[in-house]
Amino acid sequence: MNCGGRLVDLSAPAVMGVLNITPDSFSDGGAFMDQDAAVAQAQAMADAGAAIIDIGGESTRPGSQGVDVDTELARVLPVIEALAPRLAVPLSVDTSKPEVMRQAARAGAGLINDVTGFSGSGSLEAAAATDLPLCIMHMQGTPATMQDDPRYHDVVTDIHEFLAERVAACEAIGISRDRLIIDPGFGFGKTQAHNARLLRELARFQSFQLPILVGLSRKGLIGYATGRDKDQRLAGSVAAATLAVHHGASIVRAHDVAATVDALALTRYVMTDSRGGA
Ligand code: 7PM
Repeated sequence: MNCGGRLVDLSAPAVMGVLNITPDSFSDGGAFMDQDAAVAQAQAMADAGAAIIDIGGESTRPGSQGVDVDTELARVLPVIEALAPRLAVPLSVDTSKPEVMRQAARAGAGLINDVTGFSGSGSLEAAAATDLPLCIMHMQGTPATMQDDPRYHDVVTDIHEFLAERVAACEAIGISRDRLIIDPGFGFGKTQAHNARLLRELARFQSFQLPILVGLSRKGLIGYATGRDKDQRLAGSVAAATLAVHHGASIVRAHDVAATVDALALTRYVMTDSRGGA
């Protein structure tokens, strides 16, 4: 997959490392130090084998309100500008805002990851114009209320239908299929039973013949199944990543890159008899 000139090999499972940009990271005063920390964290994830680094400036945490476009730009653009010339791996920008998509692409981002599946006003057009690959994620509702009472007729079928509609919308405005990645959106308007069923039946999304991305790292499903707090979910997250790849995921979004890379190397070898560099 061509991410703005940087190639990502999806013939083997790839890890997308999560770069944390906390809301107060870029408050005045600490801006330069925090930017250095962000660059160091991204470099460490690339060294640990991340194939993509995902940068987000808008919290999509359940219950969170959005941020305005200027705040989001002020958080992500300096980091993209600092990282894009330094890193060999592409940067992904986690955003739903057309202006952030445009400016991030201009600053050197290589992929656009929209948790609303490019369903917002102007986002599909903005994304199309970048020529970058796009990750289409499913979310039910909005982060403010999505976990209040998520309901589906049939969670797998409903999300499959949503993704089919968004893939069709992309193709209708001239985005070629080879730019598209799909993601069922674990934790975004789903109960733990919904999340578990999506993971168990993830292979149904292979019918699109598009790369499948999953984000389960440290999420509620891991906490629910293990009883662990957020900072104790490494083993559960790695197990979830393994299951996701076994059921067809090509890209796993993860905080703990080194552990996830090893787990996916093992998963790949068992599934295919092939190893990295061999
Ligand atoms: C608080 C709670 C902050 C949860 C951030 C999150 C996904 C994503 C996120 C995903 C894609 C997190 C999430 N999750 N993008 N962005 N897929 N494509 O756990 O599952 O990092 S934000």
